[in-house]
Amino acid sequence: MATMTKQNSSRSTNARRYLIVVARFNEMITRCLLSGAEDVFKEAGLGSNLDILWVPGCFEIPVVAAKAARSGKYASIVTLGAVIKGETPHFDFVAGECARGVMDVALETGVPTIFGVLTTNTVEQALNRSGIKYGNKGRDAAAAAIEMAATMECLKS
Ligand code: INI
Repeated sequence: MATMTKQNSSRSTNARRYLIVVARFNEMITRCLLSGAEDVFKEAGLGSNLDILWVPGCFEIPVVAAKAARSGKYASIVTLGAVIKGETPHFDFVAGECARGVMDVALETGVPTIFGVLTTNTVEQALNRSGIKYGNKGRDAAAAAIEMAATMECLKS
């Protein structure tokens, strides 16, 4: 879990809602990421403050995250997906545009928008990072979202 400073962990993070935007492409993996992320929100007592939206693939994540961020409803947004390298350059377009789009949402709206998208060469590498061997990127992304919501709250006054 990401480290919270004393300063920002003392602020309330319960006031607003959190959103997870999760891609259905490579669903076997993204369901594991989602489950890890949900566990972290529940452990933080934020399970009832959580909304989840599914999109077809990672390419569709930024447009949904952008609309949600502009709604003013969310303290932070977690994006989850798995882009796995194939034989064509499609991977580079999907992964690159998703990453750029997610960063644009965060910078343009000021709503922390966390990049919990795996970009791997193989399915095995993706599985290992979604709870099998090397932790769960969904958990890490949810922890980052909670920490960033508190950090942004500190910057408000
Ligand atoms: N979407 C993913 O989330 N991961 C992938 O690995 C992937 N590949 O490899 O093609 C992928 N493609 C679909 C893309 O995100 C869009 O849904 C599609 O192009 C329609 O816009």
